[in-house]
Amino acid sequence: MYNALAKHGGMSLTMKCRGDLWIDDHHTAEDSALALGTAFKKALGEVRGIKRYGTGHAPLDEALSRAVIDISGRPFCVTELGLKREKIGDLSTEMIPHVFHSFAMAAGVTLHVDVLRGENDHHRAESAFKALALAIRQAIERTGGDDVPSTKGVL
Ligand SMILES: [Mn+2]
Repeated sequence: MYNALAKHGGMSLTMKCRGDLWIDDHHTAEDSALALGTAFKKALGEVRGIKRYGTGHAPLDEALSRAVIDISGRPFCVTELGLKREKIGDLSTEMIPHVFHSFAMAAGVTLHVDVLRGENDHHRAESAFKALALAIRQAIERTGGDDVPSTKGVL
């Protein structure tokens, strides 16, 4: 999922994680998302000369997701993923919205991720990550200018 996020988001990403999987996947998933959000915020630096807003739609077979991001400095996250299974592989599905939430909090972005349709939970989850990737790609796109993309002049 992180691979898809980096690849389609136009970011290079190397992650190393030593978790406590003998307990469960909670902290591994949560803390890696927090680390990713922190790294994203750091890599971005001062929010200047970028689009700031991004929207992504990504299909995966029958599944379709939409992600909307605002690099706002206002951490907020709303997800409607409609996942029904307990697990996808070794990952608890309840951790997927938690990952989006943790990323948004650490990155300081406002994020809405909705799976609009889809039968298969794997497809639903993967399309959600890809939608976020496309939204990020758009939001961090350079405008060619150097202004802070806010009427308040600060983000
Ligand atoms: Mn937690």
